[in-house]
Amino acid sequence: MARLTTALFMPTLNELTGLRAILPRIDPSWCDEIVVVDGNSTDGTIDEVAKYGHRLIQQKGRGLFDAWTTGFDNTTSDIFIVFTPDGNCIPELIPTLIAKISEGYDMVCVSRYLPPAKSHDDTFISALGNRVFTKVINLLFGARYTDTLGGFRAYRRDAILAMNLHRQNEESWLHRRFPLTTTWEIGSVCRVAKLGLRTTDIPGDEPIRRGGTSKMSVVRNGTAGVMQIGADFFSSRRALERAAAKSRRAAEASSRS
Ligand SMILES: Nc1nc2c(ncn2[C@@H]2O[C@H](COP(=O)(O)OP(=O)(O)O)[C@@H](O)[C@H]2O)c(=O)[nH]1
Ligand SMILES: [Mg+2]
Repeated sequence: MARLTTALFMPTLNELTGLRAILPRIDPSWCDEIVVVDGNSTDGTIDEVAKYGHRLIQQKGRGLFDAWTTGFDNTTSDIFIVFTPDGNCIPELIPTLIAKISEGYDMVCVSRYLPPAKSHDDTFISALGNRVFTKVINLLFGARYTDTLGGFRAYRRDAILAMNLHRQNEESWLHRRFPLTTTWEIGSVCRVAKLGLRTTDIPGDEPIRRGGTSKMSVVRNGTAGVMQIGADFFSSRRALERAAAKSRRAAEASSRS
C-alpha cells in the first residue's frame, strides 16, 4: 500500500513560551505538511513560527472550532493530526500516531487515562469532567474510549469528511443558532461510533502547560459538550450521511467556481 501523507495542524493564540519549548522537538521529516493557524497573537508567536518556516495562516473567524476547520481546509494530506503546542502534548508521539493510522485506524486518540499515562495538567474539575463525559459517551454510543476530551489525535482525512466534523456548526438550525461544537473532540468520538469507524487509544501523558493561559471555559465547553452529545445521540446515521454529502457537494461546487 502507498505511504499515507500527513498534515500536522497546530492552533496558536499567544503561545510563545510553549512554542519555544515544543517547536524544536518537532522533526519536520515526520510530516508532509505543517500548518499553524493563529488567532491573531500579539506576543511574538508569529515570529517564532516563522523561524521554523512552518506555514502560518491568520485566522479570519474566531475561536477554536474555526481554527480546526481553517487548518483542515488548508491541507490535503491523508492523515490530519491535531497538536497543541502549549506543552500539553508530547511531540515524540506523532510518529506513533501516524503508524497507527497506517495500520488501518480512522481515528487514534492519545489518551491521558490509559495506563501508564496520566495527566499532570488536570484540575479536580477537569479530571471529573473527563471521567463523566467518557462514561456517558461510552454508555450512549456503545464505545470503549478512555479519553473523550483530549484533543491530541490523528484522523484519516476521509473519516473527517464522512463525519462532517469540519462543518458541524452548519448542519442544522440548532447548530447555527447555538454552536454546539467548541472543537472536534466530542463530535468525533460520537460519530466514529455511530458510523462504525475504526478507532484506538494510545497512552500518552499530558505534561503541564508551558506559559500562557488556557482559554478553555469549563462552563461554555461543558454546556456545548452536553448539547452536542444530545444532538448526536438523537440524530440518525442517515442524517449524518446526508450532511456529509451536502458538504462534499458544496466543496466540489466551490472548487469549480
Ligand atoms: N488559532 C487559535 N488558537 C487558539 C484559540 N484559542 C486557543 N488556541 C490555541 O489552542 C490550543 C489549546 O488552547 P486552550 O484554549 O489554551 O486549551 P487547553 O490548553 O486545552 O486548556 C493552544 O495551543 C492555544 O494557543 C483561538 O481562538 N484560535
Ligand atoms: Mg492545552
